[in-house]
Amino acid sequence: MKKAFGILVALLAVHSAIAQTTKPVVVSTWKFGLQANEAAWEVLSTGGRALDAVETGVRVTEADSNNGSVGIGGTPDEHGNVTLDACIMDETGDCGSVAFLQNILHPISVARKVMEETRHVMLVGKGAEEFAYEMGFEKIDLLTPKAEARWKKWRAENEEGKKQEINAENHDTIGMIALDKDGNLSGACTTSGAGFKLHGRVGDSPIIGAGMFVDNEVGGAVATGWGEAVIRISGSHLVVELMRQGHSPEEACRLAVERLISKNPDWKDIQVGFLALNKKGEYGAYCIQPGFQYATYDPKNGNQLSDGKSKLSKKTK
Ligand code: SD4
Repeated sequence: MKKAFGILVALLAVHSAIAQTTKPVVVSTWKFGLQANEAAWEVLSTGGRALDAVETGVRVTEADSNNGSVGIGGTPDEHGNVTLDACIMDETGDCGSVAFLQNILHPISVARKVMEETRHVMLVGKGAEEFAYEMGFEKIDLLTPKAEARWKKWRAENEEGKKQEINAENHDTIGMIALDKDGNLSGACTTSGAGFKLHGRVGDSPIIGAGMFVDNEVGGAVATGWGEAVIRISGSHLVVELMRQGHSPEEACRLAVERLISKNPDWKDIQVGFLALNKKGEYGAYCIQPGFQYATYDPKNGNQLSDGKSKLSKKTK
């Protein structure tokens, strides 16, 4: 009798855990995440895999030449080259990444090819570009006239090599995490990186654990903002580990921002935001400066934009 009661309690606990899970869900950074979410939702709502959803979603942003921080039209480096960083991770912990990649429209899809077609996780620079051509990707010019004009203006006003700061105009990486109908999580992150960076600079976005991380038992997280500060604390991995300890997604993001602040004396001069989604379909975000927005799509609320809570109440940059 006692045993039967125990089994009943266990079954009820499992049932309520399943009932509490919201699926599918997709979350992504910044306002343009709304469009990316729409594309991801088409995959998720028809029973597709989270991995396909995140790749499909961020490709929308990569192809948008009006977006000055991702893919074509991205802000170039100090020499006028558009160099791209991206990474992707699936529910098994498999992952792929490209960094300092030029002339390719969809770095996220090259990152997926690295994951699926090679024994490696990360390819950079010329090697990554040659690999992309071998995989059938086309060579294109990523520098749009608008981005070139921005670079010429910057060059006229600044010395090359000057430290670039991530400010309100310079921080629009797309990071996306999705939970599919089977309860599996995947993530993607893609960017042209910090505007007017040193040639060869790689940020946090293609670094698994810094710009993005997924653990299918717990949740996933992405980062946006000044990548150097994110790398120093392995930001996205830290957010996931904090969720593993029982923190809500928003609280995990807040604690990661606090850690980052403790390691970066210049924290008031930079923006960094984290966005997280857990296994139950709950999400949250936190950032240093106000102004970080994120887009979420779930069955109950549809596609919506929210303001991330911030450490500072007024922008200092
Ligand atoms: C980087 N984290 O290259 C990227 C830039 C970014 O939103 O997130 N912009 O440092």
